[in-house]
Amino acid sequence: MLRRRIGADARIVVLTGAGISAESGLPTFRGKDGLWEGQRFEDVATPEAFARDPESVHRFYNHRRRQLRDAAVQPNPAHLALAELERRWPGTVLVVTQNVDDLHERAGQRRLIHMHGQLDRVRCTSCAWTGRWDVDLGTAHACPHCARTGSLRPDIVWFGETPVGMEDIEDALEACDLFIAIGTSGSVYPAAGFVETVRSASPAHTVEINLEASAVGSRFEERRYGPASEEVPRFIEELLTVHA
Ligand code: BV8
Repeated sequence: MLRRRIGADARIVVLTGAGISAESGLPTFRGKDGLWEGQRFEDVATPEAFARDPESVHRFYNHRRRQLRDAAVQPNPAHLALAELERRWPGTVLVVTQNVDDLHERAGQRRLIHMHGQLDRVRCTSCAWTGRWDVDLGTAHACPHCARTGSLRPDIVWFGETPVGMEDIEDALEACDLFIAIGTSGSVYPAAGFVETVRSASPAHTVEINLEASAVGSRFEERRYGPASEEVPRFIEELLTVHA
């Protein structure tokens, strides 16, 4: 399939979700032991939840931010293969991640958009300052820029908020020759609709790599199911061999 469809100057867009980080030890949202298990996302991942009970939302993100600092949490072969693709591919590669972890960066990925924000960054709701934040956050912290207390929030896109970089993402989707979705359940929009954006704009080849079929799996021309740490390196090796 690949040999037929992909030219050496192909523009590649990759969408990743929690499944690509699962084998690095970070929980997904909707799987067994998932983050949403036992709680509704409306209670922890919406602006209303933060206004209603900021300390409870801080606890949810502090726990996940601490996990990022765990020495056992490292980029896995899927992250590393995507960074190698960017280094070796003659065309362009853009990774759009729904993940708020920093594993793509730590694997060496450079062209990367965190459409749902980043766990190791915070934002001031008073002066709009944003910056790195690697420790627990609470309502007693003061903004380093405007000194207001209680105004710092995770720099994360919650439900009902506008994802980051949508214009650049849509431009890239409409111009791409190959769209690959990795480790995402296809249950949250607008990310779940990206495959439709690609299909309606161009004859690009579309590939889903996941543990199992996602909610939009049938919309992909090619589907490969299995652990990302095995399927992604295999797929990228094929791509690079076709154009070695
Ligand atoms: C917006 C940050 C307007 C927080 C997240 C009704 C219908 C349609 C849409 C809506 C609707 N009502 C409301 C909406 C919009 C809403 C939405 O989609 N709601 C859903 C619930 C229906 N969306 C929004 O509000 C978005 N904003 O629409 O603004 C707009 C739109 C366009 C342009 C301008 C403005 C904002 C949504 C962002 C929410 N924030 N994350 C945080 O992280 O705490 S969402 C969160 O869940 C993730 O970030 C991710 O995006 C999303 C889905 O998670 P996945 O990454 O897919 O993970 P999941 O666990 O679900 O699946 C893991 C997959 O991996 C599984 O398939 C599994 O099989 C696989 N897997 C597991 N292990 C492995 C594996 N695969 C390979 N290898 C393995 N080892």
